[in-house]
Amino acid sequence: MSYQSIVVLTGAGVSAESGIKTFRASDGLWEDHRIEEVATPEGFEANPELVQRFYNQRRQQLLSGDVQPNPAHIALAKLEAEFTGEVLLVTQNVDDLHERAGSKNLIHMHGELLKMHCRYSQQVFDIHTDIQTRDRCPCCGLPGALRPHIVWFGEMPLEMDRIANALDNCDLFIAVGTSGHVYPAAGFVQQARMAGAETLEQNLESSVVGSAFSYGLYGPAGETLPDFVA
Ligand code: BJW
Repeated sequence: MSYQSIVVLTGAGVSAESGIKTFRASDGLWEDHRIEEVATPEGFEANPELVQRFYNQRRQQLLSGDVQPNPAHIALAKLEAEFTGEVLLVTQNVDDLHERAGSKNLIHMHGELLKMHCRYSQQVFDIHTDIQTRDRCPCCGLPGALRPHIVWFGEMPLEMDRIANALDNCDLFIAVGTSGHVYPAAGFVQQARMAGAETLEQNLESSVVGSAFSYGLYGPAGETLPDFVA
């Protein structure tokens, strides 16, 4: 490859073949819960127990031996390890499958399922190592201060400055397994294009922002990504 700097954006489609449901499929995650109930700060204020229960269920699924990185995660880790330039992986996914596959230069722009943060200090805690009891926050000791380390609707995604800088300086932008419904991630393709990058969408089908990409590669990511990276 003649590129120097690649930014890869991943979405729920990358983890679909690992058994994690996508958000907007007909059998999607939101089926039993309205988005406003479980993925907004207002929903958390209204019913914190429901929201914690919802995220605990998803944590259990992620930690069950059934969910493992699939060939798409492994191909992206291989790309980072073998490419001579820089690869930044920006994921909207809150699971840890990219890390488990070996990706290192990784931003979780929508947060991480296995972390909590304090609503007052913003300090982030790893669920396994830092938190003995979920009732009280390790930093302030207040009950109810901990919340899922997840970017809900209306909240600012994480590390936006670093992402913007990488998009402004990349020569290839690849979006994999994301529907293009949620901003600001859905606008990254435009930002990369304005920086002069080539843009590739990889999905089962063209997404709602598919026409903004210079190239499309369509099929399951677990099949197309290993071929692309080989
Ligand atoms: C496969 C496959 C296989 C399946 N192989 N592919 C502009 C216009 C209108 C509204 C807004 C706007 N800008 C911002 C907003 C508001 C809002 C927003 O976008 N709303 C829209 C719904 C209209 N955005 C926000 O509130 C964000 N914050 C924000 O904008 O702050 C202000 C700001 C201003 C300026 C700069 C920066 C910031 C925050 C968004 C937070 C999103 N959070 C969620 C929930 C997390 C909670 C949780 O996980 O519990 O994150 S929403 C949900 O959608 C989740 C995902 O990360 C995100 C994206 O979904 P994704 O990954 O694309 O999944 P799907 O299911 O939609 O698509 C899967 C795709 O995979 C499909 O295309 C399939 O075809 C494909 N696929 N199998 C390959 N095997």
